[in-house]
Amino acid sequence: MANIAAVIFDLDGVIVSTDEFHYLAWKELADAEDIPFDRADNERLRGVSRMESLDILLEKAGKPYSDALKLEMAERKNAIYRGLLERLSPADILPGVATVLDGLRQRGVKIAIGSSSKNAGPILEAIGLAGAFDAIADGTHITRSKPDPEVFTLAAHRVGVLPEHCLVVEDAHAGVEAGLAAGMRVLAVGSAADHPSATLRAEDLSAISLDAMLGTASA
Ligand code: B16
Ligand code: MG
Repeated sequence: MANIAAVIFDLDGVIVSTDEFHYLAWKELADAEDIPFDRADNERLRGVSRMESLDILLEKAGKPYSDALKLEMAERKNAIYRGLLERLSPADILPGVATVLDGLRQRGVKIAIGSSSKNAGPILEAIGLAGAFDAIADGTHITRSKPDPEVFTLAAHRVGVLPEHCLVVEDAHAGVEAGLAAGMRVLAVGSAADHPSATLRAEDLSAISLDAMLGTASA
């Protein structure tokens, strides 16, 4: 198998625990609109763009919503979410992330972000990792959300590494599918660790060795 020369990290739920803030913001919106929404529903929103997430949430609404109202609701959710992000600090970086990033840098492996979020810039600033990556591809750079491979293809292009030499790290089923569709290997963590097609699986980044990630572990 080809060596891994770049690792592309999803952001929400892989680098930082903002996935919980997304849930709390959607829940507040759903409660205000009297739409049933729980943590199981929220799992379907992982890795999915803001407007597509709203469409999923509205599947349980008892009435139709106009495009104008949907835009207003998406903005309302984002305002709640941005308010929650004000509490974000480096303490919200998930287990194992700092060690893995250091180890990859030491081995000369490129590191990139591949996120559906349009808030990736401010999030990376808040957790002190704004300058930590060789490239960033996020929701402001793409037109098609995961499971489309666009965000990972763009990240690989930006670090100048072919897809077959890239490993994607993802916590969303949609993200695992996006990475595989891009022709990359995928390490599924957290909520995606049960994905049957992932190349590798781990509870989080503290639970896997660099050698296992890079395919350099001896058999
Ligand atoms: P925003 P990721 C995704 O980020 C989240 O998993 C998903 O829940 C969210 O709807 C999406 O970003 C868009 O986020 O509203 O901030 O643009 O996991 O791909 O880093
Ligand atoms: Mg994610």
